[in-house]
Amino acid sequence: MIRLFSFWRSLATYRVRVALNLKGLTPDDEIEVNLMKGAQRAAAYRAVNPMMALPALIDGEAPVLFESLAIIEYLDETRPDPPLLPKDARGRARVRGLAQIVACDCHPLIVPRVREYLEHELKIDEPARMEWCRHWHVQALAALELHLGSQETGRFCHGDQVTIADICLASQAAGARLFGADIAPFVNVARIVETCHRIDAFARAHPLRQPGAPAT
Ligand SMILES: N[C@@H](CCC(=O)N[C@@H](CS)C(=O)NCC(=O)O)C(=O)O
Repeated sequence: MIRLFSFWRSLATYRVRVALNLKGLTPDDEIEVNLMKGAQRAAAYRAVNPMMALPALIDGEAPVLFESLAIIEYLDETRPDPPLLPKDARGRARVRGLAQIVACDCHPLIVPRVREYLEHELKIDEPARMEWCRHWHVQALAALELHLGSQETGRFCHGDQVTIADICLASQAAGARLFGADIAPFVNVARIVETCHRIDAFARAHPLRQPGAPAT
């Protein structure tokens, strides 16, 4: 029994949804936590994930799993086929590094709690908040683009197999779209994202394909 706490717009949940799809797993239960209504801060969800952030996942009787990269690596260790990390240590370090540019260096700067702090505490208006989010996306995209120019890159971020780096890259692209950052100038990024979008496991997991998402 897999229970996923999720919301259509959550980029971190998108990452976990792709991993679940790639592993052929479907959550038995998806519990919506509406980030636009602040439901992540309700006591009931805080008891699930004290960080008050999505996603969280329960796999059978195990304790609640939290943090998208930790969840994805857990899924990869418990369901090794298909593998989402390379076999060699250097390859794994590169893939984790690329993934962390997205999940640790960029994404935390644009999440609701940060945008709400900018709005309510620092009184920063909507256009400036959007520019903040766009700026951090572009910074990360520029770094990723340089990395992806290396010869270790293949059809995907690392060789020709999907890895955690591709999952994170796809979430970076979805975030860029939400915050008006154009990925087209980043040609390696754009090519790999396009390749990922053609894979059903990615396409089905996309935020804009989830219940509650606006029709675009
Ligand atoms: N580092 C965490 C990020 C979790 C996170 O911040 N998730 C966002 C949605 S993508 C969230 O729930 N934010 C709630 C908030 O900021 O109030 C992960 O990768 O799982």
